Amino acid sequence: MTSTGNHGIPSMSKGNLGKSWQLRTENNIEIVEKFGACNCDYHKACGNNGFVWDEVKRDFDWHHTGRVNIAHEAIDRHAVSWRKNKVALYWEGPNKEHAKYTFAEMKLLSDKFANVLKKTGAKKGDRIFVYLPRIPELYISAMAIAKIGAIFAPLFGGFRAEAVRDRMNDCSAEMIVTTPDMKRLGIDPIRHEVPSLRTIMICQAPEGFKYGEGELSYDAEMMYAPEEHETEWCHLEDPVIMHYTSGTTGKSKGVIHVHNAMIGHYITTKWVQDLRDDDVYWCTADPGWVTGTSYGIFGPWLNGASQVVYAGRFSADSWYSVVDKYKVTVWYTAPTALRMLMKAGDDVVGRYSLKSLRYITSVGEPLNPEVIRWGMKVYDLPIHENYWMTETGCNVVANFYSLPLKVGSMGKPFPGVQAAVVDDKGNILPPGVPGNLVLKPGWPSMMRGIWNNPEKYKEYFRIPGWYVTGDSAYLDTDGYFWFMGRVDDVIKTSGERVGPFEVESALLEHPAVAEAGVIGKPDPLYGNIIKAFIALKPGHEGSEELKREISDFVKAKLAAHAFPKEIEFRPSLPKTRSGKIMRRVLKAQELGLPLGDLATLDDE
Ligand code: 6R9
Repeated sequence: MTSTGNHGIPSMSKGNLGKSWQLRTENNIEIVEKFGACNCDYHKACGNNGFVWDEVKRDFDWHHTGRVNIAHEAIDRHAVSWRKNKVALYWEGPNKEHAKYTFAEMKLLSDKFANVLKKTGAKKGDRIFVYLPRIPELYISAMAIAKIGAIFAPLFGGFRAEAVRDRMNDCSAEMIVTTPDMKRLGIDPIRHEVPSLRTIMICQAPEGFKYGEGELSYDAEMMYAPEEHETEWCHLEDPVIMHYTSGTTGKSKGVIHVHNAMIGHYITTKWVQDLRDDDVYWCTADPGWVTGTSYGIFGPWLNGASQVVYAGRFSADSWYSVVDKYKVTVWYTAPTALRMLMKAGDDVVGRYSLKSLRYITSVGEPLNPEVIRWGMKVYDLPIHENYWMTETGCNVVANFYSLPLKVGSMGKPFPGVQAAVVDDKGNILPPGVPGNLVLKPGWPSMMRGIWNNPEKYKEYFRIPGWYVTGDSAYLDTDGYFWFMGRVDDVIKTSGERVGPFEVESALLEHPAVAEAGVIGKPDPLYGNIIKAFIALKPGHEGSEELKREISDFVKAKLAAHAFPKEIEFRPSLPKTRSGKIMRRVLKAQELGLPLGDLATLDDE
């Protein structure tokens, strides 16, 4: 759908905000000093100086009506306000196709799709997977699923059949929304292995497409769907979003978020992204990852902001042209993307105006100081890094617009979030001493559980009184947090979280593989790449061809993004006496680091 019309939005201006920064150096730390107004009460609120979460609740309709639903707050309330003709979504496809949707149109379409979902028998509490590229139907589905009180489970389009099967079976999902291509690659091979799957909703199917049993056409259903829909009113603690994410052991786990998370989504987007009503906001993350959901769907719309979704491939030219075409003002992206832009060079920057940009933020992995300095040179803006994770639901530590930015630091805790660095027993460590980065439970968008796995949930609270992030960090004397690394084996590659166990399990299914150990190997562009160490079964010879074959095998089974880029064959792998492969030893050997305590190492 393409819509036009007056959005009623005041004109955009950078005002006195451009160039309102300067770089100084103190004890080898570069600090970007910021001047000028911002949209954040951090000055008032920092140090918990009067900030209470309860005050944020006043900004929602449910605070006055008692009727709760995150989709109502994100879309419907704007659709009956002055924002009704404001653009909610500017969509640009891979071939420069484009469309825009106002809040009123998003309400209408998600109401209709909510009726379609109900017609199939979907109901409150159902787990509905959305396995789509970044097409408008993804965003309409998210809202419609929330509107019927069901659980929106986004699945990254790069996943393939076994990853899809394991995630759906873990929570006995009833339904999946997809496209013909993705169905063929990710669902058809395992359909018979997911007994709970009742309905496959197929978007953008070509004419003549043959629908199998339980398969429905999104377009055909939408054509006749009633326009009126009564939102299912929920409790603040009812689940509404589930992200499958990877840990260090076992398969991917379902992180449960509830409607109450909207409080965190809303206020962190407003203060960390410094969002205002005249902004055009672009979060480059895919909703298959938490950033693309909390900050690429819910957070901006809870603020009534216009957001851009670009579904095309990455290139410096295509990204910069999106910024110019939509006059993007606030841009939330990631270190790997920024490093790729830096690599693409300064000349390409010169071909675009980029004048609309007033604020850039980054998340997912450490941001190199070099990239920040480069950003100041070519974009005329510093890049503000922030920190959080799937389980926290929203930003918990950030370089706020209003604070002096310490280059290389993750920033300071969000008001109302208590962060600390502690030892394994929970003793708070003094500034400068690295330890476990922990958070005091109680911020509104913290996960409420792991689907079907209370034991896993408990592990996050292994240090009494704290939520344990699994990251190590240190604090400086000004209250800024500095990232050190993961304390477990979780791999961040291109900012995406990959569990080594899942990759190892896929590798073991290859007929030539006897043993597999997977680590993240530091990489200047991708942060880390996935490296697999493999011991072959007798009768198999290691060769370049076999490496390629094994990589392709994992790509086709598990994911197009979580396959080993590097493979090394070894006669055998280091194991504990109980037979567990010691990734820690593989990593130390790879990086030439001390091997540490090898007391449990089996003789090879
Ligand atoms: C939002 C997101 C979480 C893990 C987290 C940490 C790493 C995130 C970071 C960062 C260094 C930052 N991480 N932000 N590391 N500096 N600013 O990324 O969620 O995919 O669950 O990953 O990402 O290791 O624990 P998720």
